[in-house]
This record gives sequence, structure tokens and C-alpha cells, in this order.
Amino acid sequence: MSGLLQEIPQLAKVMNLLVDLFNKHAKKDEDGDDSLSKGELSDLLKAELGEFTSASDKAKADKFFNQLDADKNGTISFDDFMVFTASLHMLLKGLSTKKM
Ligand SMILES: [Ca+2]
Ligand SMILES: [Ca+2]
Repeated sequence: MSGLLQEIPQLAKVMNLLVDLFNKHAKKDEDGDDSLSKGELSDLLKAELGEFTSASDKAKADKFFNQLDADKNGTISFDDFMVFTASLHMLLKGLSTKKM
């Protein structure tokens, strides 16, 4: 086993985590659906990324929401979320490669 094969279980683990994360927050508010409203996204970021968003960072949070909402329908669907996490994964991978 080498390279890619070793990476796949890790990636699967990360994906499962993200699915759990998404589902946990997507079902919070009264829309009760499987997408993230702006408030739910903000909760997710606060809960999972701590200081990333604060009340004073509303403009940043709005911008981030708009970036995630690729089809501009006002909610973050799981597809929107996956595009984000895929790019996040690549970003983190790029960072860790640079460090090594
Ligand atoms: Ca929701
Ligand atoms: Ca959307």
C-alpha cells in the first residue's frame, strides 16, 4: 500500500466528519431542511472554527456565505458545501505540502 491508497481512508474519514457536521447544523432552524441558512452557516463556523467569525465580522461572514452559495439560491446545499470542503481540503493539502 502506498501513496494514494493510504490517503483514501483518511479522506473518507474527513468526508464523513463533514457530512455529520453539515447535517448537525443544517437541521437546526425551522426550515428543517437539508441546507444551511445564513444563520446556520454562522453557527457552524462559530461552533467548529471558533474565532473565525465574530459579531463584528458580519461582512466577512456574508461574503463567505455568498462564496459558498454557488447557485445563489440563498441557502447552502450539501453540493455547495462539498465544493467548499473540497477546495478547503486542497488548500490544507497545499499548505501541509509547503510546510514539509
Ligand atoms: Ca436548515
Ligand atoms: Ca445554494
